[in-house]
Amino acid sequence: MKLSTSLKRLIYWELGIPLALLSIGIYHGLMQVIYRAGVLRDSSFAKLDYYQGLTLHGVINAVVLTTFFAVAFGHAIMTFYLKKEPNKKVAWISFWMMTIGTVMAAWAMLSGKASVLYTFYPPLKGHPFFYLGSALLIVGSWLPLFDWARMYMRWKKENPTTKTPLAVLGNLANFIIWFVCTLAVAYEVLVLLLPWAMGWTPDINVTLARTLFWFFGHALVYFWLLPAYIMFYNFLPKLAGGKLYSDMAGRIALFLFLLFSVPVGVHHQFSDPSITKGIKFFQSFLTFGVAIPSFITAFTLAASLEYAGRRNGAKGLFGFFKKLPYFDQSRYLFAYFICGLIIFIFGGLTGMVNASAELNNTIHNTAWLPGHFHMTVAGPVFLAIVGMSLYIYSKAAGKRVFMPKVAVIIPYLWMIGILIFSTGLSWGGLIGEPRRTNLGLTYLNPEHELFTPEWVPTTMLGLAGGIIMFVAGMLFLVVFFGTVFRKKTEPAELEFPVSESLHNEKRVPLFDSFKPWLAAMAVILVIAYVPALKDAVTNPGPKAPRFAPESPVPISSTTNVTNYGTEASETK
Ligand code: HEM
Ligand SMILES: [Cu+2]
Repeated sequence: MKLSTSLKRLIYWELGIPLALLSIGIYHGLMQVIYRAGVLRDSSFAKLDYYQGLTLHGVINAVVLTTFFAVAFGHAIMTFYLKKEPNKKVAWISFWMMTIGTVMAAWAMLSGKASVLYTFYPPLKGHPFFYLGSALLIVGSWLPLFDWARMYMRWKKENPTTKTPLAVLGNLANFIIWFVCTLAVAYEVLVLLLPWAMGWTPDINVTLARTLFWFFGHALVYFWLLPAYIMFYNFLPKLAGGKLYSDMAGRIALFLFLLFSVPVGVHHQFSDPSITKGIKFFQSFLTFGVAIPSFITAFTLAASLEYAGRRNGAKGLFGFFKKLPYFDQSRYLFAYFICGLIIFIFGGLTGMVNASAELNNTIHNTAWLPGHFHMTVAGPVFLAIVGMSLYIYSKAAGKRVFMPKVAVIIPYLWMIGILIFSTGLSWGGLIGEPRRTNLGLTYLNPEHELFTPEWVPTTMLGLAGGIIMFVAGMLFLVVFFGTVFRKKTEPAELEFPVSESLHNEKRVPLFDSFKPWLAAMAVILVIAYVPALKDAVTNPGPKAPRFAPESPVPISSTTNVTNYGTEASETK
């Protein structure tokens, strides 16, 4: 369908800005593996410090790119399936809030005033603009949901007995999860961190801040993932040459995410002493609940691919694997999706280890963690985002993809890179290699007394895989921006490779209405989080003063009454 000029521009900017920033994000990924392998034995390179780079890397790749993309993709999905454009005024206000917020946070990070990593745990303190900018980015991304809800309700009124398109349902579920979980982080930022960063309050309840952060932080990973799921259910079967095995399975999986994605954040706090064991156990148990929608998805997609392969002439039990369009340039999205899914198998398996409270003790804060989550967020999520950005742009702008042969190879290169990279990091993690550490200064520096030779092979694998990922990432940017600078040669239309469903399943009201699911979501949230927040408020230990990223000594404050604070003023 044709898009209005205003909506088209909006979508281009929302795809283009984070992809331009990605050059900085991926550059720092490369730098991290170089430092960590001990090739560089310094605290900074080109005036950018390790932790400053790590903050830029996490924030740009995992927060800015994913949020901008989700909003742009949401606009495209709602417009395409409901055949109406969203309210442009709301959409542009949301765009400007997100963009101004990103610029503020980028300034704070680039000037070295907010090297607090993307989790910004207190007592590390960043510049107030970092927190304000993040809050603006988040609140800006809320606005479209209210407008989409209005569009959806009007559509429902006009089509009371038609099944809600699966993609629309997924997009709404995703932004409902996002809205609910970001309420907690907005509270953390605006009520706890910002006044404290401004120096208005002397100290902070670290456990409460962490609990509010992870209320948001785990659901964040589903906010990353659901746009990719929408693509896997709706577009992958068609790209493979087949049909979606079950549309109902997709609905059930998406609704289950409403239940299981938020009330599990405490699984990131297994080592936080203030939270009691019972809550940790309960949330660990709920975490395994996420395996249900994941397996539903895995089986449904596998069945859809098998159907496609057989239609393409495959024989035997697994013959269908050989009959899929892996290198078809006209269907390059298939390559981005299938590579993402292969990587995700390992991401899911390593995630089960993290979720088990006992096993978590072994890998907590080791390189295993980045080994795991690069196979989720930098795997299926990243590949779906970049592939789809290219697809939407080239279709809506009517431009042919620049270097189409390279475009179809990139995901394979990325997959090879990431499997090597994550093998190195996971193996390293199992033998104690820490994450968030500039290893080149000490453990990977043969001249240092802490030199640890066991970590040479693991960090070398990380380096090798990281270089391959870097090359693939840069090639993608060449393909994307090369396409942007091409001339229009095709009809410019928003288009998606929509899959039919294989069976004609009848509409079941329970799986076509948000109300019961939202009610269940509220109940589980209260059961899971009231006790956790109660622990965080009543049993947090001493409150912490402010620390700047570059010094282990707290920043003294005139009104500071904690013992840390007095120590600090004594050292002055
Ligand atoms: C060239 C590609 C990439 C390389 C070589 C790379 C490398 C790394 C390394 C080595 C770390 C761990 C550093 C440490 O803990 O000391 C890391 C952290 C991280 N990476 Fe990547 N990465 C790449 C791409 C990505 C992408 C595409 C995403 C997300 C879409 C991503 C998200 C993250 C996040 C969220 C962290 C955690 C930051 C933190 O601990 O605060 N990375 N990356
Ligand atoms: Cu989690």
